[in-house]
Amino acid sequence: MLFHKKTRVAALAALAVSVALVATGCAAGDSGSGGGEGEGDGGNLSITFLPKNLGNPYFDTSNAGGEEAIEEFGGTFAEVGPAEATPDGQVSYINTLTQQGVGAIAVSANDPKAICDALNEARDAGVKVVTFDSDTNADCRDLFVNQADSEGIAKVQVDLIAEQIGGAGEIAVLSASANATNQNAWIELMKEELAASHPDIELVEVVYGDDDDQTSFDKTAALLQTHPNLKGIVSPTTVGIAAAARYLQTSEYKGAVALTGLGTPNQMREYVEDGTVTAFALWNPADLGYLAAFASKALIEGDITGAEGDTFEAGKLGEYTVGADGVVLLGDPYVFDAENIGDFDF
Ligand code: RAM
Repeated sequence: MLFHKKTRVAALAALAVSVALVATGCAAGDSGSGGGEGEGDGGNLSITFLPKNLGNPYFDTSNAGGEEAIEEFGGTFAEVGPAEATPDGQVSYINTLTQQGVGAIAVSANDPKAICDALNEARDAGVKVVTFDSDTNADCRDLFVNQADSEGIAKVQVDLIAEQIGGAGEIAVLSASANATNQNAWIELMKEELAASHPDIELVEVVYGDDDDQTSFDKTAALLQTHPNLKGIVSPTTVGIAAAARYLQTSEYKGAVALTGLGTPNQMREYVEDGTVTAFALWNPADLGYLAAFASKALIEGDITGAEGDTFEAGKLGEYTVGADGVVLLGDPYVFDAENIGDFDF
């Protein structure tokens, strides 16, 4: 295990919340109406979640966390989003939400720049903008709710693959979409960590599955054909790692080519149990959505502006402080393996 015990215990406690959450059967996907509804004393608590794409269990879980929070404080939850995780696929949704006059948009960006003009028009019209999971440039949003420190997310994946391939050999990365802010930041940091700590590991290629299951599956097959000496794949996306695992499971590479990255326990369980995958990492997506919802509320009600040092209450998660560049940090990543995966349900 790669984390200090204290960190793991804290992460476990946080994740236990999501087990309870899923057990209650919370589901995202409502397409509620926009402004007007949900106005409390402090403002228009109509908050819409806009994930990278719909149909991704990771975002289903984060949206469920957002919905739980919004129910707790008496606002109106809605979720809208594109079918495909393309750079400008979110623009038309942002424009519609601006017209509807929602209180806040909580968005995971497919591209750091492509949605900026639309978001700034929303902000000019009085809509608060919180990015979560995948940021835009800092001048297009009020706050970014970051799941975990990017260096930590990069390092945990490098540590896992290094351990799984014995510290030497060729690896490849199967990413999400080519412009994704979060994956691109993590990949750059993974390259730095490889260079600094693992000179015998060579990153031979980065490919993009676009957070689409079939594309990710096909890209996995192509990687293995192109690089006959490949010893491992790192997929820093829940869609990619699940598709790659499905490919490996029935291929000649099962057990011979390591696979790690970021996955949800429910999607990865069968691959961990049958030995296709040894260990992977993630944070708690439900808590991420929950925190993004409370951050939205604090902005709408004027408790915070997104300035460094601002503090706000986030329900069951407690108090959070805004850091430099308007970033709020959820916590630490967590490693899942055959020993613990049975404890999680999301
Ligand atoms: C996918 C998305 C998301 C990312 C996770 C790890 O679901 O790309 O943005 O944070 O993977």
